[in-house]
Amino acid sequence: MATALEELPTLFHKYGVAKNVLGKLILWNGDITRIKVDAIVNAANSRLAGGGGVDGAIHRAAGHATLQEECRKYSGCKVGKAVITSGCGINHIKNIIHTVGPQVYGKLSEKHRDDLISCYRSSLELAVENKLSSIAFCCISTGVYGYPHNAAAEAVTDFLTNWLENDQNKDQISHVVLVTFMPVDQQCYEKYFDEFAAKF
Ligand code: AR6
Repeated sequence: MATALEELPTLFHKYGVAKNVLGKLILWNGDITRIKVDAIVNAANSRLAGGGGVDGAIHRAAGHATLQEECRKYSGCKVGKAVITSGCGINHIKNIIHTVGPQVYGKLSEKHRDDLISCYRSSLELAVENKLSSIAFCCISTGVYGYPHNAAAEAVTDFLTNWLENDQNKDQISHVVLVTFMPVDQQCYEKYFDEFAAKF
């Protein structure tokens, strides 16, 4: 089975460093289409139409027409929800999970936070339902959707460490990789990983 750790050493060597919290939550900086895990999570739009940023990178790696065809079976996706397609041949991953993050224009609210966490929860639930054990997330909503980097890193690290410790399905997930792309996200996550790592 393709797990994150089988492939990550090579990727660390080529692209950067990683930190590991709880033995399961890994921070990695790089291109999500270059990682070999069971599932990668795309920051999509509600039409599942493809776009820029990580969505564009995933559509390019998958072959836009192929992935579009698979996405057409859903009538879009609501904010905070997630849908699943095949991996479309990307690095032999099994599936792509597409989730839609909140758009933060103006003041950050509790609703934005709830919707962001819902993206991560819905994606993990889909991974469990589909018997996927390793999953890589991009930093959902922190690009064009404008979610503040630091607030996202804090909320997401808090949620994922709690989920991996307490959720009834936690044993089905072997590794969660948080993929940062911009240095600002890497720095924010490193700070919270250091805080959380000190607790375990
Ligand atoms: N690998 C990993 N992360 C990446 C990559 C990559 N190849 N490319 C960008 N990121 P964004 P959003 C990071 O804007 O804010 C699309 O057009 C990026 O640095 O891709 O949720 C969709 O169609 C940032 O941290 O997604 C939607 O319309 C993170 O991915 C809209 O953008 C998310 O940035 C969604 O906006």
